[in-house]
Amino acid sequence: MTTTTFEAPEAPAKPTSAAALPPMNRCIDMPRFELGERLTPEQVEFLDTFGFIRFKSFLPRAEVAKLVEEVEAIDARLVAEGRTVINGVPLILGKRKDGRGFVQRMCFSSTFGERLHAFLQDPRFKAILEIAGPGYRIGERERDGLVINHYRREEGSSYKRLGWHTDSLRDLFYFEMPRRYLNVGFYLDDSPIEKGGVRLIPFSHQQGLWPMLTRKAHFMDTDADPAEYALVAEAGDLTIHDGRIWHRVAEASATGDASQRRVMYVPLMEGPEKLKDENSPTPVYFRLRRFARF
Ligand SMILES: O=C(O)CCC(=O)C(=O)O
Ligand SMILES: [Fe+2]
Repeated sequence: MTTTTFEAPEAPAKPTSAAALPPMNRCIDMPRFELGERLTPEQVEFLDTFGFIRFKSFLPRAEVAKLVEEVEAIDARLVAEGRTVINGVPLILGKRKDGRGFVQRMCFSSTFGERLHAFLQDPRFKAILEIAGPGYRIGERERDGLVINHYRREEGSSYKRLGWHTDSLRDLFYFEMPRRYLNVGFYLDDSPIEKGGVRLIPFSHQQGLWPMLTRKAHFMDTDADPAEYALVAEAGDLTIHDGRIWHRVAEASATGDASQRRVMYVPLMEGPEKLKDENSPTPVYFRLRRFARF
């Protein structure tokens, strides 16, 4: 007797309802902000009020393409070297259709590439450091360094979405009180609504500690929220969200190349410098994440 095994098919794309902008996008009208040497009072107020902001065209597409080229070279190098961890922080790895591996969450990226390192020296980051608070710096070798998330919806992908969370929860794992922490994202790909992308609950950064911890099941809950706002962006845009705001990354309704979404997160740090190196241990936070498979 022969037995046949069936591979579970990929969930079919749901293009219609999943690709529609949430109602909150009709309530919040984000101007086409641009970042200069300083945030304007209007920009500061927008960020403080809603908990997030987007700046158009921080870099032109030609410059983004140069960064992408370097990111792809670093990706190929890390895969060729069989790296699974950098400075104690695990990489998230996926497989392409042809079986080649690729990195879906890269960390300390700017320590592997001159262009990424140079990108972080852009004087406009000073404007963001200024509003982050006194004593903030870009920590290329601290925490996770420059993180590059690479989402794809297809077989072999290990990173298609991310459940509801607040970034500040990590502070507790590092035995620090959650503080006003700004998460600065830079888009390497266009991120229209078909790619899913970041969903935020406006104003939720103004909550107290208890709702910050308990409003949803951290990382486990991936359901749409009626109050969520979808942050759509184009390659070259820069976004900031408050670390205390509830957010998730929605899965793309598109699949394959059309679902590819790559975003870099700039490491803003304050307080004593704790540089990491190859001997740094894996933080408990990542052990838990791996255990819970999110
Ligand atoms: O990939 C994104 O755009 C957001 C990811 C995120 O929220 C996180 O890694 O904490
Ligand atoms: Fe986050």
